[in-house]
Amino acid sequence: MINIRSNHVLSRRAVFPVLAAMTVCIAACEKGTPTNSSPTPAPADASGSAKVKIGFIVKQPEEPWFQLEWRFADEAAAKNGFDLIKIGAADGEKTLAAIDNLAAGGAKGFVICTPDVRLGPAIVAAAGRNNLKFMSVDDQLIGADGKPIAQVAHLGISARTIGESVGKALADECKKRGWTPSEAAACVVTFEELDTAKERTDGAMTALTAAGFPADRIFKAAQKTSDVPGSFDAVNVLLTQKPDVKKWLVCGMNDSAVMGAVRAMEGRGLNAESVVGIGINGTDCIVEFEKPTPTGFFASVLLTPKRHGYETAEMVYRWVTEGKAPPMDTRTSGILIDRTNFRRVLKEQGITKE
Ligand code: FCA
Repeated sequence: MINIRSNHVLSRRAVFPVLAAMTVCIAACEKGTPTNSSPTPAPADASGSAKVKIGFIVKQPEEPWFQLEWRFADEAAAKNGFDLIKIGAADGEKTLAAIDNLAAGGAKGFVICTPDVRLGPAIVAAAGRNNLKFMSVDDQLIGADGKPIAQVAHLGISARTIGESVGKALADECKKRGWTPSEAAACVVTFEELDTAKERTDGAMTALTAAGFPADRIFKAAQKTSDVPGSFDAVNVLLTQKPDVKKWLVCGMNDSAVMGAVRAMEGRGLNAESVVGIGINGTDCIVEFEKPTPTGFFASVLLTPKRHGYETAEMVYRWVTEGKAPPMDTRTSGILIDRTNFRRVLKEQGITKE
C-alpha cells in the first residue's frame, strides 16, 4: 500500500524540536511510561525550587495540528517556568496509564485530547483518584448518558460555524468555476461518532444546500479512522460507486480527511481542475499549498493552535498554582487560507517565523 501518511513541516526551525520531543515521547509511551514520568522528585530549577509539572496528552501525535499544540504548550511552559510532559496516547489503555504515570511522576494537572471521547467517565475517575486538575481540548468528553461532561472545562472550536464557512466557500468556488450541480457533486468525509467532527460536516452540508447546492448531489463517505488512510479508503469506496461524477467538492472534519479524499481522487485522474477540497486545521495542508503545481486541496480554515496549546496549558498551570479554574467552555474560530495567502496568514498568526 502506498504510504500516504505524512509529517508536514511548517518550518524546519519550528518543527524539528517537536519531532525530536515526539520521538522520545512515543518511545516512552510505547512502554506505557510517559516521558519524564519516573516517580523521582521533580528537578529543581535555578532558584532551587521544584518546577510544577503539567501533562499534555494528545490522541494523534503524528498530526501536525497536535505537534503545533505541543509547540505552543511548550512556549507556555517556558514563559511560566513549568515542565510540560507531552504524551501521545492512541487508545484508552495508554490514556489511562498516562494519567496514572503523570501522577506518579509528580505532575499536578494535564490537558487532554482523548483518543475516544467515551472514555470521559474513566478519565474523570483517573484524574480524581490521582488528585490531578485537568481540562479537555479539541474533543469534548462524553459521559455515561451520551452527553458532553459539562463539569470538565473544555476549549474547542466553534465547529458548526467553521463547518458552515467551509460549505459556503465550496459553494462560492463551485459558482466561480461555473460548475453545474448536474456535473458536480459534493463528497463529505464524515466521522460522526465524534461530536466536533459531525458538527463540522453537518455545518458544511447545511451551508452547501443553503447556497443552492442540491442535497441529492451531496454524498457522505464515512471514515473508519480519523486519519488520512481512513479517508482515503472511505472515498475510494464512494468513487467506485459514483464513477460518472467528474467534478468534486470535498470537505471533512479536518485537513487529513480532505487530504485522503484528494489522494483517492488523484488515483482516478481527478486533479486541481476537477477537485475543490477545503479542509479544517490549516496546518496539515501546508505541504499541499507549497507544492509547485496546485492539487485538489484548494483551501483550509486555519484554526488557532496557539490558543489550543498555549492557553490550555497555561490555564491548567494557573489552576494548579493560583487556584484559578479555567472557563468551562471556550470556543475558537478560524480564518480561510489558500495558496494565495497562507504564508502571510501563518506568519501573522505566529505559526511560521519566516
Ligand atoms: C479534532 C481533530 C483535529 C483538530 C482538532 C481541533 O481533535 O481530530 O484534527 O481539528 O479537533
